[in-house]
Amino acid sequence: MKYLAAAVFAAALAMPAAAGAEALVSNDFQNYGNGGWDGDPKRVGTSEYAGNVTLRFAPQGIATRTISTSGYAGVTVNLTFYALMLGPHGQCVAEASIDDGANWIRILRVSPGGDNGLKPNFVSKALPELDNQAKVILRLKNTSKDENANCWADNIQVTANATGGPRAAAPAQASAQTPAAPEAAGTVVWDPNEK
Ligand SMILES: [Ca+2]
Repeated sequence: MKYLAAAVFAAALAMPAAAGAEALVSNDFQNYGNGGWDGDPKRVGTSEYAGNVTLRFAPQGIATRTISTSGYAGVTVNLTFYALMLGPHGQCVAEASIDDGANWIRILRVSPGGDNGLKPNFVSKALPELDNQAKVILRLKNTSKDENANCWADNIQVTANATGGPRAAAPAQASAQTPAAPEAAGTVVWDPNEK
């Protein structure tokens, strides 16, 4: 029993380190949680439309989430913004910083014209600048000051490949004859726009 519990625990530890891409961030907001994004609750919170839950940004709403990509390469960010009534200058912005906010790397900006509400603005972007960083700040915001402006973020995924840093040991096998599984190649990314 003790061995079984230990094996299950080891398997749970090993699971995220499986071959291929891992999701360092995966938010669909369907549980009405903020998914680890910190923001002023008066301006940032979940919102539901036709069964889909998103993270809504009222005017001037900002949320951040800090992650580590230490030991990972091939960092790719996927996210969708929906936008409405941004006004003449408002934008929905997704960006990242590796220097504590001194500089911001653009992930996605939605400007007026992309703000018809139901149209998803989707990006899947490889960002090698974010590889192997102890601290990556991800930031989402609605820059509009128009009182009716809204940005909704959804399906946020940050995927990456472990580069051979420390990994959890595989559970002990009864037989040592099991050959090693071949490494899966490439990065599998869920694309909601996939035909
Ligand atoms: Ca959702």
